[in-house]
Amino acid sequence: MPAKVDVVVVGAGFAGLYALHKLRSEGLTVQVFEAGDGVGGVWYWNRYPGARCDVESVDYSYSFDEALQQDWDWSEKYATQPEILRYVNHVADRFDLRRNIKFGTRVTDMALDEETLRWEVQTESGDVVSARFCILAVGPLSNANFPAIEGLDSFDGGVYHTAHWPHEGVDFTGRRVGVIGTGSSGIQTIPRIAEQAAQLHVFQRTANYSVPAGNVPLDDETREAQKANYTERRRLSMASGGGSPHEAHPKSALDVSEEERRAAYEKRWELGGVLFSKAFPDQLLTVDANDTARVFWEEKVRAVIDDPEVAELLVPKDHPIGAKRICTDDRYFQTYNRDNVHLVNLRAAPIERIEAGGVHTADAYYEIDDLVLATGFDAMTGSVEKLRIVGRGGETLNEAWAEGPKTYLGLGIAGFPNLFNLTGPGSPSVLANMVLHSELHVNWVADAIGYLDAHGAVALEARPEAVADWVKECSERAAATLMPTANSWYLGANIPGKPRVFMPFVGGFGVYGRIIAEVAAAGYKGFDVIEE
Ligand code: NA7
Repeated sequence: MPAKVDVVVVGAGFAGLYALHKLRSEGLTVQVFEAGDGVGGVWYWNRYPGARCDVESVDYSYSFDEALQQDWDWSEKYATQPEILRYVNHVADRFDLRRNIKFGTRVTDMALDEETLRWEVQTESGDVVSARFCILAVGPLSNANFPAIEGLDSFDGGVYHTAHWPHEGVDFTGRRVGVIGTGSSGIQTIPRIAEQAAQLHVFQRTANYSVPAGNVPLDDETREAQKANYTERRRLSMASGGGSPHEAHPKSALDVSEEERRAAYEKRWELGGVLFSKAFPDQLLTVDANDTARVFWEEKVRAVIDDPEVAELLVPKDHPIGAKRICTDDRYFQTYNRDNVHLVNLRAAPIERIEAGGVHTADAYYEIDDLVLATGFDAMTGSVEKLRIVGRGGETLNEAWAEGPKTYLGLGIAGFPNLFNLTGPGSPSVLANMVLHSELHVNWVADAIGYLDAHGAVALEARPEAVADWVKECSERAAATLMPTANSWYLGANIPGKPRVFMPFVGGFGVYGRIIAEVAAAGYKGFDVIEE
């Protein structure tokens, strides 16, 4: 490995792989470090049964290469984790990416040399590399959250976090399984585990909204039509709110007749997927508009659950529909009609401790052979915070972000020149299609590097006042929606002690793309362009 490169990239998921490809194509030397033993990031680790993307395959795939786009055939509307991993591996091979990736290697330290403005990057394996630019492509959902439950370590059976699933799979046949967590991962895996396990106890603290994914196999005709229309599809996606070619109903949910509203929700329900939360443009702006979606949802869901008492527990009461990312499922609520599936309401009786053979709640003991932790992530900032990143004046990034992440456009951080954080706080991030978002960010960074080189400059650094303005704008935009009213991981609410700050930019993917393009066109307004 070279001791000196132009760019170090941390992470070989969708963002890191494209960063490598793009920057290498521009003639830069690039070294990628990846903690896993293969490419794929979140799709490398999250191998639990039922894992699938909730963005359509045709959209959740790279757009940068027309031949790739035309050659690859997705088999289903929503791809499974194994299919996405095959795709990412295909991309790595097709563009000969592996030769610049060091796998099984975790970056620990990044330190700025204030004289040269170069970064010294160190890994757990003892590598030391000097880089002019550092790109953090560590992913917003990559630091798994292990719950601090007393006695978890003393549990005798298997303990499987959905985000660290054994590569060889797990056979639950004949086992008494407990699943803790009913977020997106829990909701995807519970129906699959229920099909195998002898008994399944689902330990639910907070109920979640989920809509049927509406997954279908893709036939040749559909694929051909999609591919023929790819250019337009991508154009619409780049201008859209969330990075897929979706358009909401043109009117407010409250400005249409009951029949028209119902028909619009019915149509979205039949199409399936997360876009149910965007049927009307104001669904996440006012409680009244949101209630129309919520009532429709409740009616649909209660109708498929046999036991009204169970249904009551499965209907969320604490947040507007869509203020947490709507989950998508394949017969999740129907799973509770099975004789071998039991819902445990932790709101009534919380988990007190785990013992070798099971789980104690405040009012019962459940004998369990295997535990599945579908307990989510320290999202958005968790994986960045694991790195010791030292910028100007010896300040660490964790110190700079002690009150919550502070960025300019999500990309730049004051005091940390030439360090770019991809698809993290201050950008649309998890609210958008992460593949196109990664491309947008990487292209912006590549252009910025090209600009510096063309102007004989060495570094780009966000100005503190630009950061302050952007943080304020992000927070005001969020406050104008219902999004911060839910105790979501968007706000860090799932991690005890984490500052309560709404982290993603809610203004829309297309709007954001225009803003960062305008900043670049204006000579990187808000950044200091530092000359030698
Ligand atoms: P989430 O959405 O954060 O869900 C985690 C779940 O785990 C949620 O139901 C939590 O309940 C539950 N949880 C966490 N800690 C505990 C403890 N200590 N006791 C009981 N229950 C607990 O993570 P996911 O992996 O499902 O999804 C994350 C994103 O990945 C998803 O939005 C997609 O975009 C992909 P709580 O709500 O905190 O009461």
